[in-house]
Amino acid sequence: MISEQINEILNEQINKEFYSGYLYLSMSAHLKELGLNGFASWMRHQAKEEVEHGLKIFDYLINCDSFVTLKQIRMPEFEFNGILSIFSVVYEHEKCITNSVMTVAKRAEEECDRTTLNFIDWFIEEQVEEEEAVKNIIKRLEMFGDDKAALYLMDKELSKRTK
Ligand code: OFO
Repeated sequence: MISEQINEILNEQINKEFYSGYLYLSMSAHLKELGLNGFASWMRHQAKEEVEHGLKIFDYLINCDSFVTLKQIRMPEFEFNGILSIFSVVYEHEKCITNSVMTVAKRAEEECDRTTLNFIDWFIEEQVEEEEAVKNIIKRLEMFGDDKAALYLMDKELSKRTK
């Protein structure tokens, strides 16, 4: 049985995941406008993944006989200051999501809610992978970002992401 408080933070988490999808989709549109189709496609896959994360929590609540409360998704806000700044925003955002997932785990631990703890473990591992992937892109952008040929190759490489 999921407590009211766990229900509340999991519903908040659904909203954060959907917001992440919204944010990354708006970034994808901007990258596409810049002609960086590979980066745009990578970001679109990322957006889709975030919506899937939201749905994973949505299904968990329903399967546990708890309630889903979908809240308003706010408008994505970020400054378009070049490609490196876009990925820096993604990295900072992912760190916030990691904190948020950790808060769910902490709360579940306090309540001895083993089921939610098990469930949220998947997200904790996923966050390590996501932060790592974005950090790698940032490192390469910092190294080669001004080199148009390198950027072209990176764009080509990122276009290969399929999920
Ligand atoms: Fe990128 O974060 Fe979902 O969980």
